[in-house]
Amino acid sequence: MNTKLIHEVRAVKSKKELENIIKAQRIAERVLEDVKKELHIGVKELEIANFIKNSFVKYGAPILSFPPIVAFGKNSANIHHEPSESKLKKGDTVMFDFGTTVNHYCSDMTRTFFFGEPNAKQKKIYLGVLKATELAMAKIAKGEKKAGVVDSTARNFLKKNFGPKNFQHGLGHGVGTVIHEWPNFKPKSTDILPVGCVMTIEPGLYFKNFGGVRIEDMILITKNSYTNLTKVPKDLKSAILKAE
Ligand SMILES: [Mn+2]
Repeated sequence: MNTKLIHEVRAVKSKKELENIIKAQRIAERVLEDVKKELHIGVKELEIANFIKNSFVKYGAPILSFPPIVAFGKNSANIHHEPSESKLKKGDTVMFDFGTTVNHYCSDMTRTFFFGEPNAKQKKIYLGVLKATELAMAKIAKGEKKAGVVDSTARNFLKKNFGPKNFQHGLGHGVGTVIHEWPNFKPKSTDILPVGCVMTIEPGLYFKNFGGVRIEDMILITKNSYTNLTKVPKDLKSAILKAE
């Protein structure tokens, strides 16, 4: 008898469930557009985090997937940074990780920006993380369903080019009524991605006392490939904001 465990059943999203996730993501994308305009020299992470929360209320989706992460400068090296009194400076990395819920279904997105022209190291890190995203997605586009293989595709690239210690979390996770659900992209994961599950792809690189970059999209796993549910550009040019 082939019995499915509850987490396996829950991972596969119905049309209605998927619609809720996509709606939540579209609202988060509006908030991201708005919050970029709020960045100015001297603004505090906490002020920006409050702006994000208020924007979700304004757009009718007040129940967030998790408390928003807003990290400026070297704070972006901390994977779970809590918004603080830190003030934005020219040249800072700016990391946002947030999402909201629609009818209990979560969205999740991370974007990293540079407030003014990034230096060579910031650029190199950004392009490395972007490449890791592309490699993982290309693997899935070839029909790969083994979560561990997808994780190592991105992880091996980052290890080889940036050292073994700078990417210390899973490549991604399932998303549904809870923000982290089965299956998981992790180095030793034996999970097989079911068609119809929603996953994040979120490689990152973190350098203590310098800063980090994480880029996170949500994708729908399809029979032979995937559909990207995140409609925000992530090329380097889009990541560079005017600092004023
Ligand atoms: Mn995530």
